[in-house]
Amino acid sequence: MHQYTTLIVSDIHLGTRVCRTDKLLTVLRQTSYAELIINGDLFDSNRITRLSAKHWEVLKALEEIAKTKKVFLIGGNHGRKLDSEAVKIGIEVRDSYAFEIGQNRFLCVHGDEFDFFVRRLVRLSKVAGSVYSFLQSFGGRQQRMARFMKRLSKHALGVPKRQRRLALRHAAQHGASVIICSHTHVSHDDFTNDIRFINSGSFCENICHFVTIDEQGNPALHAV
Ligand SMILES: [Mn+2]
Repeated sequence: MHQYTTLIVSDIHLGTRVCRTDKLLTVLRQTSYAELIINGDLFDSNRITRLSAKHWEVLKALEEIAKTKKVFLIGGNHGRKLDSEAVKIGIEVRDSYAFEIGQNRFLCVHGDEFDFFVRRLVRLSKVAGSVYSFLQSFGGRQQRMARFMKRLSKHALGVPKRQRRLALRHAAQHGASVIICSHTHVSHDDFTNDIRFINSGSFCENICHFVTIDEQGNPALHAV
């Protein structure tokens, strides 16, 4: 008997130095769950050569998990070409995932569809993305700077707020009582008109986040 029915992690960004493989491996190995959902952006880019030994260790761990549990990867907006690598190790890739546990109807989407900056200004976003990658390629202070810039750009553009608003509307349209997004790297958990909006954060920050759902259908956001 598992403690949780479902474990949800997101925005792992394998292939970048800010990816917290240490924290992720601990959560994947020490949490008791029956099903795993990776809510988008498992890979940072389409270049497999960017994966370090630590990143391959995560893929190995996921391959082991997929042998005994159902593992889903929801399509994100980064490194989608490498999602085929996930398929090879037994992970099922989907655009979104709807399921019911207890009284709750859950809907998992990455949430970039609610981000006009990504959708409509792809080119500009790519420039910001390459500045981010450039800063990340250094250690220490620059890496902190890279993380700060990502947060600043997402906050300044009101992305988390807009995502929450559009996600709640999307949930209402699809009859979901809980909608779980990621993408912004900004964790969140609250209710509006009986619909719960959760953002599962990322595994790229100093404080990482993940979501669990127990067999009664109660979701919980955790920081690690
Ligand atoms: Mn994303």
